[in-house]
Amino acid sequence: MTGPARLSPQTLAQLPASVGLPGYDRDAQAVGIVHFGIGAFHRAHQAWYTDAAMAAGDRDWAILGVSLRSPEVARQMNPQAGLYALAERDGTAARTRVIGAVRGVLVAGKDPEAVIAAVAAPATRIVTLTITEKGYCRDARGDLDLGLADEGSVYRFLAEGLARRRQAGLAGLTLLSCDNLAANGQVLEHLMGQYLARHHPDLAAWCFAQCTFPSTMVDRIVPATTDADRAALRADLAALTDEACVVTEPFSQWVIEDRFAGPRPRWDAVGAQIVADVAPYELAKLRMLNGAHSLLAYCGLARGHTFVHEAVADPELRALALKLMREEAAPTIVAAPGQDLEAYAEALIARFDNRALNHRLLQIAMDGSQKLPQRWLATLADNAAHGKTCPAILAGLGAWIGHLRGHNGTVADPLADGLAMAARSAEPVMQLFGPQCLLASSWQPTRDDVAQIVSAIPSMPHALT
Ligand code: CS2
Repeated sequence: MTGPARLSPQTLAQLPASVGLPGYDRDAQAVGIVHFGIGAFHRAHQAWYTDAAMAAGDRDWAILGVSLRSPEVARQMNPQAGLYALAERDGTAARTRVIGAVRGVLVAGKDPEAVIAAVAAPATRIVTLTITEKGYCRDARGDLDLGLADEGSVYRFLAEGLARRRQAGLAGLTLLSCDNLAANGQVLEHLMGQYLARHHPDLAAWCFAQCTFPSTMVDRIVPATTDADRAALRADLAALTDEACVVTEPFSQWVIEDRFAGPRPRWDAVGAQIVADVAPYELAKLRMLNGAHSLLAYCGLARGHTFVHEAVADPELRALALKLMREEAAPTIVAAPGQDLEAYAEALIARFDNRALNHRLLQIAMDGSQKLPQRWLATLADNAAHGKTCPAILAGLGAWIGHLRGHNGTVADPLADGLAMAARSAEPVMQLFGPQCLLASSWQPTRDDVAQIVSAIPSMPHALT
């Protein structure tokens, strides 16, 4: 039995005129970018910019996606030859466009040789990464955890691909981290250096002379696609099924440090900013947007909300999120010329208010141990250095401890077991943030901080069992 027709090159002609199509000959494009971690975020962000650059005339920047673990995205995208619809939604805008930049998806665990060959291919010039914070395999000090950085990690594929490039006399690559880490380029460079020192010491000098690791700030709110999204989009797509579709907001921002090892798409001609110093953008985004997101997630779940737009419509949480952004995070950021942090906070609240996106608080609550150091703890440390405390973030930490105690169901976090034990101890704050803490941070709580966090731990049935 054949199922409903899928979106594919053969069915594109059936789409109504309201759906935008790739404006270039897809088959004529060589793969110029290998992307690790081809989830919904990449499809709504870097692939969207690259598609726009090719529609504007750039050539040979097709993207080969790599899934490091799950075969799911390959199952969704390969039968569609990499095509998918990107739907932008808010109260007023509803635009849908088919993105053609992705050539296909490899599953690293199934086909490691093809992944290494793609990194080593002469036409490949850039490797981009959205492997999430935990994909970097860092320990609590921010160094590479050599146990975690195994055969299945991104480092192995980069190192073996680069070794072949050197052997073949090819140029190095631009290795572009697009994850929500502060100084993500430097972090990748540092960790790559530690991996090479252990596994390929002879390659390190060539790699650092030939490759660059620019830092980037990436921003677009992209909820995980649900079956309901897929069903709703079929109506726009002439009843074609699109397993790989993504729903996002109209807003998008990409700020990239101008440090490429070789050619790049003209992403700046289609809205990206190429700048000398990414740090002010990156810090504002991590500490304000992502910081407020995590606050809304843990405090919102504690108050019975499900989605971001519900949490931010709760007047107490809205005030708390604004307090975090304006009074706690913004004073720690030296704004770039033209960057207005007050206007940024207002614009972020308006984006969180988007009721056309069902952005689950539980999605944001995942992996807190990997996210909170750059979202909250760095802000706390900077304020503490000036003798200032951060009541909004401390309330968030209290709600996070409640989350770790199981108040919102199973905790999705690579350190879940250790965190749950610490959170259930008599002194959870010291266990989590004290000298033997589980998280990398220069923040040390004072007695007042501890008291505030403890008072914010929601007193619910599962507390302290
Ligand atoms: C969110 C981010 O899931 C999360 O933790 O805070 O994915 C956020 O939506 C993006 O960084 C927005 O650019």
